[in-house]
Amino acid sequence: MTLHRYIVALGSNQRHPRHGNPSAILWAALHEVGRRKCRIDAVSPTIRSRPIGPSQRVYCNGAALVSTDLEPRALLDELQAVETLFGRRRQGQRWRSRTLDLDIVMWSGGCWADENLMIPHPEFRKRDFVLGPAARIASDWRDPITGLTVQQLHRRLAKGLTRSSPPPR
Ligand code: PH2
Ligand code: MG
Ligand code: MG
Repeated sequence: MTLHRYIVALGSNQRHPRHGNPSAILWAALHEVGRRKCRIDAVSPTIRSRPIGPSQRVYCNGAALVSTDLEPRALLDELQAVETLFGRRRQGQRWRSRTLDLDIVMWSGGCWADENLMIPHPEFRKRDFVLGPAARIASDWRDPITGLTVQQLHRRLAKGLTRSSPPPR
């Protein structure tokens, strides 16, 4: 059995009746992921971020480093089961408000693509709310597509962002 390592991005912009605010949801969700054949090796500080897309609510975002025997497809199944456990609904509008979003960003195996899943996450290089937290726990991970580290990608994006997108109030 091979131990794989993953960067998982965490997001929430909706309260949960039992777990409370988005930040508490992310921590509770990580605890749940840690009970499903996954070891949580590191967790970034969480940040508040301006929503991208149709939802108006501010997000809480973070990132975690996960080690597991699970291959990407099997890990995705577990992450989606945790999203469902936290009340995530999949029908309806794309990018609607969500209690929990768990995205695989990168893994130790390089690239992966099937009909449901692409690794590296196709959008992560453009998302400060992914690269910022990821740079805190996996700054030296290298993107197999661009050859740049997470820290380099984050710096590159931050330079382009300074004028256009101030942090949320
Ligand atoms: N997730 C989205 C869409 N927009 N915006 C922020 N700030 N944070 C997110 O996690 C996020 C988003 C779809 O997954
Ligand atoms: Mg997402
Ligand atoms: Mg997702």
